[in-house]
Amino acid sequence: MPTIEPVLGPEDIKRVPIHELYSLAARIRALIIATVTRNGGHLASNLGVVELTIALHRVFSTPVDTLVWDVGHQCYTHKILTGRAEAFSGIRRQDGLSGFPKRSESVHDAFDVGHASTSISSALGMLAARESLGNPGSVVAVIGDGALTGGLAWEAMSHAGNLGMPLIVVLNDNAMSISRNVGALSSYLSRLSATVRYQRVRRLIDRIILGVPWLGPRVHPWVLRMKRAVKAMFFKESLFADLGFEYAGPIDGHNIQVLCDVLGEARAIRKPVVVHVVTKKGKGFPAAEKNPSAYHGVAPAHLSAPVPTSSDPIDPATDTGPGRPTFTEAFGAAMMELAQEDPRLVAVCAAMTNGTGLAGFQALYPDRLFDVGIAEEHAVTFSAGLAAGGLRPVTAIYSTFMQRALDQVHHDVSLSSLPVIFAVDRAGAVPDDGETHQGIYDVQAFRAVPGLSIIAPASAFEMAAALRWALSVSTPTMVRYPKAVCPAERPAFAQPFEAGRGVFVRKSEADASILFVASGALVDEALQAADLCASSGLAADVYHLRFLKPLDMEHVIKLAQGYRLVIIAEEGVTTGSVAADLAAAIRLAAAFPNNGSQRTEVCAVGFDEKPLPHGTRGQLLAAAGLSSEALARRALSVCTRPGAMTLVRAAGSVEERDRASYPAAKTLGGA
Ligand SMILES: Cc1ncc(C[n+]2csc(CCOP(=O)(O)OP(=O)(O)O)c2C)c(N)n1
Repeated sequence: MPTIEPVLGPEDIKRVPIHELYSLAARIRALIIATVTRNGGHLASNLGVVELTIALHRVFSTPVDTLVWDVGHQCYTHKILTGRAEAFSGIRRQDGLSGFPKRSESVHDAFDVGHASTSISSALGMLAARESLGNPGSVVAVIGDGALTGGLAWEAMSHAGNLGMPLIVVLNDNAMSISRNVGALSSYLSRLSATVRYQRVRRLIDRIILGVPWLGPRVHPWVLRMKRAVKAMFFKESLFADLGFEYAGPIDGHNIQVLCDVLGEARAIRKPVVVHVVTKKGKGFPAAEKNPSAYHGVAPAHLSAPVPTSSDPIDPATDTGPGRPTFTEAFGAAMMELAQEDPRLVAVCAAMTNGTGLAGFQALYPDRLFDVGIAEEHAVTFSAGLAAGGLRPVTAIYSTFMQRALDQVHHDVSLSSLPVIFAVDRAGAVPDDGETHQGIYDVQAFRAVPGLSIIAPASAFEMAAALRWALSVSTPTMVRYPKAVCPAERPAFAQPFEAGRGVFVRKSEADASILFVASGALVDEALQAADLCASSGLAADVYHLRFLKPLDMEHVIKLAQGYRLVIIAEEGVTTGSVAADLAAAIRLAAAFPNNGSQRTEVCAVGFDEKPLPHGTRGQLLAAAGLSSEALARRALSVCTRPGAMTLVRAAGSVEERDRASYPAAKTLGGA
């Protein structure tokens, strides 16, 4: 493994001669590439900010000064330079370093993050607290041009300009979000960054003038003013200035000397300032420089393989899984089919065209896909507008990022009963990215939204059927599905959708004593659990809810009667879950059994509220008691205690199951 000695902590970097910082940058790059190759992670974004991070730690002194990273996926060099070089080998592994900044991990990590566009708000809050308490130090927010497309960033810019406190906003402009950045702001920034060459010439002129003894320093301020006037005629850089910020840049983000000079100046002026830094995403790794999108997030041990990402365009024909698409791919394929049938159908996404499986749709129907940038709230309200205008928008957003748009779903879509369809990807246990990216909170957040239907399809066929059902109604619908390969099709999935009703996917001829109730991909876990129970001589049935809302409770309560044990599994937190409500209702009904029928024991299984750490999907499901083995074990512990352990061994390890359920070629593409 490459080492970065003698730099062990942030203070060491101030002692290294400036010309040696370039060899340090090279060693850090080698370390990042070697580690991400093994562990997976965000590669291209991190390679782009090595020099910038070195310069930041050379000029500022954390934790007295505060560095706030936006999204936080680009914090690897920061971790390496702040005493975590050795621990870096365990990044994104169970019990290892987080792939994002984490306050509990280091005093140098100022703010927990993983979602975009928060840095300027949180940094401004920290600065206001610092000023109020009389604490020393500067506060720096580092935000990418992608994250700057988020409205939250602009709410904070407006507030910061108004407060006039000396907030330093470093804009890391690589012209890329995960894919190429979109929007008028992005075009504005590229017009500004076109002046990088001009800046180089300017610095050369400065050096020449300042080099003239006595006269140089006296003439220089006049030349500066003249240059500004000339520049203002050609380049409109008034956006930041009009908001009350000083603007420095654009500057070459790989020139450590220039970065240090400008950051030093920014610290000195004691006003809000934007330092516009132009970097190359993927810098130093040719394949990533050429195709930064493909190397935004990579899977373990796949850098030498063809460049697959979960963001790659869908091609079911080349599916390398067990012959079945992922839910994301099934969604993309269904969208292309439905678009042919219904000319009103359009797709909306928030900077995640590839990740949400819409690249194929975009290629076929470029005019029917709206990528709004990292702006989930806008994506939802914009979709409400599209629906109000007569189109049928399908808005694809990861579960974790939908959290931002709760009010928009409620106020802008639901209250007007607009037929927006939400495709909520990564709903449930999300492998690799850790707690900021888990999709386990959407059900309880959105089930309270009036008139919103929620469906959890269990297969690729059901995905298309769910979308078709949603298009057939005139009210909003949410279709939620995990980052997983679609389980095998079952005859029951072909039954037509009926609002509020599910289907028996497995029903024994003889009376079974156990009923598993599940939805989405967990139906398959329940089916395997039922197999395990059967091999132990206990018959178990499986009921797939399909609809988490509306839900015909009475119907399920009736079904549950007659079973000795009902286990309800849901891929979300148990607090406020459908499973918990259903269990309570069944329990209540079972407390007063009709006709002297046997009592039914019932339990709801789901995730705990506490944040879910890094882990594979299999590990996370198993830890929550949602894997087939855990479900079977639970059933058997109630019904036949002695059989439990043998069954678990028969089912194979969690790791084996993981490999089968989401092949490595599909695990790429962190968000
Ligand atoms: C609210 C939210 N939406 C979407 C994402 C997924 N995401 C992670 S990084 C990223 C692109 C960020 O681009 P930029 O800020 O320019 O950083 P870069 O990777 O280019 O350095 C996106 C869309 C997210 N983290 N948070």
